[in-house]
Amino acid sequence: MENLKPVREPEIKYTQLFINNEFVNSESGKTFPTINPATAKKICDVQEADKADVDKAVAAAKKAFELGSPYRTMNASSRGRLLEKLADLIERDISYIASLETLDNGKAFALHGSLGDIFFCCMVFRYYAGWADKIHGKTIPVDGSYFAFTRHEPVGICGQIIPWNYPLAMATWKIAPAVAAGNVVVMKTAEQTPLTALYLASLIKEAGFPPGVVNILSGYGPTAGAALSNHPDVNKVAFTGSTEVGKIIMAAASNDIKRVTLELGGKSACVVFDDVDVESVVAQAQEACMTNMGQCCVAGTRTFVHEKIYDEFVAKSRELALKRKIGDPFDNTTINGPQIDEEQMNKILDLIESGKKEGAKCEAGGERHGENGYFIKPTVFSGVQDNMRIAKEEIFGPVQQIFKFKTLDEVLARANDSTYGLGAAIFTNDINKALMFSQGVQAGTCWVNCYNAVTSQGPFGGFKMSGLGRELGEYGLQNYVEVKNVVVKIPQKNS
Ligand code: TXE
Repeated sequence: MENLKPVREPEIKYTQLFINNEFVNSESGKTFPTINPATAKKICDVQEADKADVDKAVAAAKKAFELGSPYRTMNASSRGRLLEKLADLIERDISYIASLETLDNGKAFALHGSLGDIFFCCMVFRYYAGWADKIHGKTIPVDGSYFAFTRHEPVGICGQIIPWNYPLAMATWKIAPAVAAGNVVVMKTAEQTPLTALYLASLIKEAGFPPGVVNILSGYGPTAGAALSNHPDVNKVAFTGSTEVGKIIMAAASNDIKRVTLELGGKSACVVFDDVDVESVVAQAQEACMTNMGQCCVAGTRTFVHEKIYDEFVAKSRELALKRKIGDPFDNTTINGPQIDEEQMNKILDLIESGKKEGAKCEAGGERHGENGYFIKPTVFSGVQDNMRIAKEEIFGPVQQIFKFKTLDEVLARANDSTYGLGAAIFTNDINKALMFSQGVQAGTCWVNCYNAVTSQGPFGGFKMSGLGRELGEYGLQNYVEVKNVVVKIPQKNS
């Protein structure tokens, strides 16, 4: 993997909408530009989907899902093999795909960036490939003269709306379980990062998926996204993005009781006790916060450090942030690339200013890096108080807040004092503290002595306003099946 080389100017092969296994222009003929965030220059124009294209894609998906269709009658194991084949094709083209991701998103090409993401996509497709013929119901000893069994059936047409921070990985987390369970998909990618999902579309066709099973649309949220989440034929919406839009999606779904899963924002706590190897935990805590330039829903942005090691921890965090290499994402030594766009960069700079104004101490960074592209210097705040904006709001940038605490009870209460509940972590060698914390913390994932250990097998999702439902693992399949209870009258029980 380390030997894989980036393609600096990857050829842009697909810019059209992918409907019914064909690349087509939008009905309106409209296009929109996608921008390289490292240079702020246009990469290319892509076709822009709106309601008419959503209707077309949903109709294609509906046809693919008809009773008796090639897809509905396909052996479940064959569906699994399609997913496996897709993983093989992604792996075949990994350098190209990772380069395209770096170009469109700005994340580093190296293993901690695009390459790692795309490799993870292969793992997730393979994981769910294995599930395809293992999703089944039960026979149930019901009262009376009946024979009863359950079928775990696909929900149907799944509208999937994804963000820009992990473009291909988000597409994978949603397509893989949906197809494993026999659903059909209409996906809208984020307007900032349409390119890798379109290439994935070409591989979906090459792998031999029947037409209409997966459809991929580039377009904006209030137009294409809203049309998809309001479409009466869509049975389920899976969304990853802001809590604000999550609420809109949930409200739209209530009109016809669509199934909804939401993976939203976070303000995760990373708690560090005084019995750890400070050097190593400083690095892990900073990575927890700044990985992917902080554009990670589960980023550990609230670093709570025990008072006994606070000053040493802050000094080392400062040193580390100043050393974090920022720049050209195609350079193998780069750690931090640019933020995704000007809007996000300005949002982050505004929050940084609020932190300074509200009295937190800016130890490192705190400003834009250079004038080309949307880079922000890795930023560390110490002396952060719980009521400051930087302590409460999701920043989605490379900005670490370091808080001081004394006791487990206190830090647990402060960690839970958030409207969000996505991730949490505790670093300690005291098993009792670790278990007490993991029991009490309100978060969908609690890491102990590690961070960001996200795997294809384990569930991922949020408590409270961080979301609804889980993705990945066996739990991730639950959102893609309907349980049908079949009850058969029998003359009489004889056993
Ligand atoms: O998100 P949006 P944005 C958070 C993060 C970030 C903030 C805003 O704090 O700073 O959200 O980012 C589509 N109907 N996260 O503006 O708007 C949109 O086109 C249907 C956390 O990029 O939520 C895109 O495909 N869809 C997050 C997707 O929603 C709509 C990742 C996400 O965009 C829509 C990204 C509408 N009305 C941002 N409006 C995470 N959980 O990882 C927009 N969209």
